[in-house]
Amino acid sequence: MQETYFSIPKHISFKTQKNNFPPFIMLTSPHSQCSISLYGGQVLSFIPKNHPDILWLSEKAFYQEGKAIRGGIPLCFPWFASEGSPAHGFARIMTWEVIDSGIDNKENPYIKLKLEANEHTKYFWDFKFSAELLVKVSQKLEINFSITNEDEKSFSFTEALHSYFQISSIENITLRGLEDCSYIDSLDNNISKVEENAIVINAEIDRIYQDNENTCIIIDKKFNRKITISKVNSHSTVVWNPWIHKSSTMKDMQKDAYKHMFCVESANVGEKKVLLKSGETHTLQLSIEVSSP
Ligand code: TA6
Repeated sequence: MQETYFSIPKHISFKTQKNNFPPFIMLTSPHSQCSISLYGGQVLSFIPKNHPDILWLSEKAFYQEGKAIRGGIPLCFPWFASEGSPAHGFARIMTWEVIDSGIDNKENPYIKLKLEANEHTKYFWDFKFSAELLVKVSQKLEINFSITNEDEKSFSFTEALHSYFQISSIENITLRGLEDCSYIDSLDNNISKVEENAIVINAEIDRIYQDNENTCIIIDKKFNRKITISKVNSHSTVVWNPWIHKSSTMKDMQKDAYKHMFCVESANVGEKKVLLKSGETHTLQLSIEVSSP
């Protein structure tokens, strides 16, 4: 039983869910709390002391096999968006297993989850792979998403840590870090554009900064905080807010949800796809930290 073997009193516990849905893992550090769904290998919340949750999770999220949980940090693999089917790949709609857990010398917990190729994944993508997710919490949330090619033949994939950030309200925020960077506008015939200024949101936005390794900062005037999103081995950034109309078409988003969420995704998409030879491993690293603006 994973629970008994990987639990650590005061730091790592398992929370059973109704209707036989896979359990959530609860991580507690001296500075923060975090919850992770074994279904999808999905971080659902990250709550530093004295802060509202850094991540947004829909009150109408589905918790059922075959559907993605709306919010937190969905894992998009082995493809991003409609580069394959199902959209954003299968990693976020499969149940992962715990393979390791522990605490560091400052009582900061970590957990490691794994998803391996099986008959179900083979149906969608005929390659042998193993995916590992390492989540560690302290004052910050650190995630390593590793893919290993366990096949004899090479393969390529695209990926994203599709982070939904919780914001006080959409009109209060500014996104810094992408000024003067070129992006593909998914809402305007995938035309390449450049935004000179820091991003403010006053309409639907869906941008793929395909070749971009910059650290991004969400500044929230009302919550009086800035969220710093830094990454390693992620050569693309995706920015998304569905705004009013798009979110009204989504059954798992409540009416005004668009005002309180903003996606800044750490990715490798399009021409930045990752090519792995047999036996090679690629690790995308993400660090999320909150501070005063
Ligand atoms: O965030 C980029 C994006 O591809 C958007 O176009 C939108 O589709 C979003 O992902 C959510 O996708 P999902 O399949 O989770 O509804």
